[in-house]
Amino acid sequence: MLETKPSVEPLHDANPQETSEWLEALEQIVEEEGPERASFLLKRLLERGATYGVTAPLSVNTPYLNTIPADAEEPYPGDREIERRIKSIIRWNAMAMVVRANKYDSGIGGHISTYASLATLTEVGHNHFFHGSYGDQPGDLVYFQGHASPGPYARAFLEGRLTEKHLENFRHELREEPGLSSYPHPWLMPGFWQFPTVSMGLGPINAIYQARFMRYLENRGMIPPSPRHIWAFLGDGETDEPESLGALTLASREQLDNLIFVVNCNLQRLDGPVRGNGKIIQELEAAFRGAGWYVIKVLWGKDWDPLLAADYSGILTKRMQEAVDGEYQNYAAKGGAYTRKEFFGKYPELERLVENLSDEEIGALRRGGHDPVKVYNAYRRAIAHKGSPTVILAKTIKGYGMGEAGEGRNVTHQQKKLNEDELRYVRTRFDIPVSDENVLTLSFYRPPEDSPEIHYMKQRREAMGGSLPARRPKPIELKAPAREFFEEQFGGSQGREVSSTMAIVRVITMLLKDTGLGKYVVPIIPDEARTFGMESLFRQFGIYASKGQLYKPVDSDIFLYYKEALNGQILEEGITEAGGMASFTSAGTAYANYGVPMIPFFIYYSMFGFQRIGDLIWAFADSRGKGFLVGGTGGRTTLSGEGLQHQDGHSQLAASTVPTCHSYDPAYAYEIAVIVRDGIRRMYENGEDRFYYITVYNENYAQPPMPEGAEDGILRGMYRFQPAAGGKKAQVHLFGSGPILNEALRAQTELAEKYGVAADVWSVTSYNGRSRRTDCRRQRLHEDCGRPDLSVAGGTADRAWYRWFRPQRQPRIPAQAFRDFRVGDRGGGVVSSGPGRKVRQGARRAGGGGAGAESGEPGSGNEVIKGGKGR
Ligand SMILES: Cc1ncc(C[n+]2csc(CCOP(=O)(O)OP(=O)(O)O)c2C)c(N)n1
Ligand SMILES: [Mg+2]
Repeated sequence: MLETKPSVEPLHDANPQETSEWLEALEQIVEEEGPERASFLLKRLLERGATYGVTAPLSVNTPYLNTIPADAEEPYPGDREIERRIKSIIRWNAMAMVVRANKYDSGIGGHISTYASLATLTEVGHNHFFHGSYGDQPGDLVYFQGHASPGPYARAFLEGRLTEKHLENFRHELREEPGLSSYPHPWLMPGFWQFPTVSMGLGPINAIYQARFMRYLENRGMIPPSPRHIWAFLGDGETDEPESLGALTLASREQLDNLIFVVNCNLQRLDGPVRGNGKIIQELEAAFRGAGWYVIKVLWGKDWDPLLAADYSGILTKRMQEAVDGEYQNYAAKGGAYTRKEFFGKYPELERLVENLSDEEIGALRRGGHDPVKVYNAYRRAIAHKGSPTVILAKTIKGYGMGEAGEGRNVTHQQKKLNEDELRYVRTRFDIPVSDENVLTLSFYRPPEDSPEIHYMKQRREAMGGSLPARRPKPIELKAPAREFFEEQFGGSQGREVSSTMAIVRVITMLLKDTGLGKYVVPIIPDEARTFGMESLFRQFGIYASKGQLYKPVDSDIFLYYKEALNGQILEEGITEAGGMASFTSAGTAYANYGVPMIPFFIYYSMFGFQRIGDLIWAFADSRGKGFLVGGTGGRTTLSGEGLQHQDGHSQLAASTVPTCHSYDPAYAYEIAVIVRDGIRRMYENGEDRFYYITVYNENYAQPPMPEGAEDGILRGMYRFQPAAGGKKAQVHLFGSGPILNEALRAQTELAEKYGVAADVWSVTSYNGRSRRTDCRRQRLHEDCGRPDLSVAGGTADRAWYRWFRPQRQPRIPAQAFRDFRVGDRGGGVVSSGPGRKVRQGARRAGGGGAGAESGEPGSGNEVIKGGKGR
């Protein structure tokens, strides 16, 4: 007979005799045919009940117990003892790294308690699940909790990938000696980190789209079917970020069984409990189950198994269920005697259950996330599970093993200074062979090369195909199209009126059709293809759909119907710019993660780019991503009826803050062609890790042919598009970017005809480019000088602030930026129509004074040039 436990809350039962007959029948089925059969019958009963109007009292939650019962566990395949020793040494080194850094450099920061809670979860992964490679294929992709970085560093130290010097220089990576970045950062540690995860929420959403992109590449035949898994480790506090949970249904809809989330449920975030008055694990279970994920709860370690087995009345389950997270935090922080009194002591029957346990034993009752066997079994099931993504909700203790110094305390997140007693406690708690003396000097410990620990570790890594994390991009072999490829754009539109949005769509279409490059191009659109005039691509290239097309499209009778296909090339994301950006990130880093140089074009309403998903864009830059972001249908000069949805006068400014982003504001189709061609050349032929932002507009106008010799200037940011008529020396220079350039041309005519003023017209394709060149010369820092501004990429350093705020005191773009082009050589002042007054100030000075209009001054340039951006 199965042991039966009463329900936690006894219900009013009108016919107990009948109830027990049903329950006995169920028990018999489980015993004789197994739980799957029982589950099937319950499902059938519910279906049949529904036809009679029976509503099922369904809850999205299961009891507060492990999903995998003890008797269904598989034995652990590794050497538990030696793995424990390795893990303990990693714990020690991770902690010592942070405490040491803060001892010698107070305030340098770092986190101890997060990795302390995470260690078992990642160590079981390293020893038995994370593949560095699968034969010829690359390995699993693991998104580590960013602020747990000391853990991966400490492991890499034992594996011999990092030296003691690295560890000593934690958070001092810009010193002359080798060091380690605070958080995962592929610029600062290019051979190590793959995913910059520290901005909460971005890791999870990027992991979901990564898993989908892997399927996309497989289904398009770009990579062979892959056994690779995507693992994302995230904090329970992190799940409050909308990005963390916002794309869950995509993962289940796409049946991404290559995706595993592990939520480190230590019940705490930075300030205190995640859900003091509730239960974060139950809340997450409901959200993930509701979204169609397979949920595995790992709440209780094996020490609880005998207690649960002896709990005939169900009182322990009831107590587990009713205690809130704030109380669980107390049990972790205050030890066995407290737990006996406050948890078990609530019911006499429950207290009796633990009467044979000492306080110490009660205090040592482990949580599931600290029990390798429970974690192993959860991972095993996750890997084997088919048809949906899996989430493992692992209950842990923040600051596990830190004792008084922070175990389960509210301050633990920021604990980085341990006193001598506390250090000795940790040393003894984890049996680290470090003498009292070396404890005080915070010595790192690495067992000798021929020790069983190092031997075991290396042997495991070898069996798993290499170490993780590791970033191993292969050289890209891809050629940019020849100049002639863009002859159509260089020749102009022969009077036909075309917007720059249409012009870039044409360029993308041509690239898609190219026999060499075409297959690498990934058009990404968040439900705006028709707005941008891209609907013809649907039929030609197909919209990627993992299920193909299960219906006859409503417009199937027309030539350009809505075609979904398994090998479709277009990622039509639906209305999610964040999702589109996550796809762009997977595609733009595919060269590093899959060895295929995908060229993504993510085209979206320009207003919903930088200002909405700026942090994802920043993370893309940190990931060393390549590709083209296209801010579409900017409409400062048209469509005022649409109001603010098009009034984008600031995306270029926002783009200027991202160090590896090269932004352009082109006016004409040939400029776009030159920029895109050169972009492909620099990113994929030269191997530069940079990306492009291009603003395109919705105003239609004739596209002129390319003036002789303009190419160089287009790329560098400006060129003289049309000198004053009749070879006259210019009295004024008119700068324009985007469609406003046409107004500058009109002004040129008007100035000449009405006022007899000679003007040169310049197309400024990139105010940012001009500004950056100058900055770079001044500071010798920027990527254009061959060295990216790491202080900015890392997001710290006062200098970064200084750089962006300095324009408040000086012209945004100094005169030097324009002097380069010898603007003033022909004489005259400058009127510019670009993003902001500061720009114009700089331009004005570049003009070297002289006669003519000066913008920014009342009654001058602003009256001549209408509709300039950023007034
Ligand atoms: C977007 C964002 N906001 C704030 C932070 C600062 N921050 C770093 S860790 C942390 C708390 C994380 O709590 P949790 O996700 O539960 O992780 P734990 O350390 O408990 O494992 C916060 C708020 C951040 N890194 N990113
Ligand atoms: Mg937490």
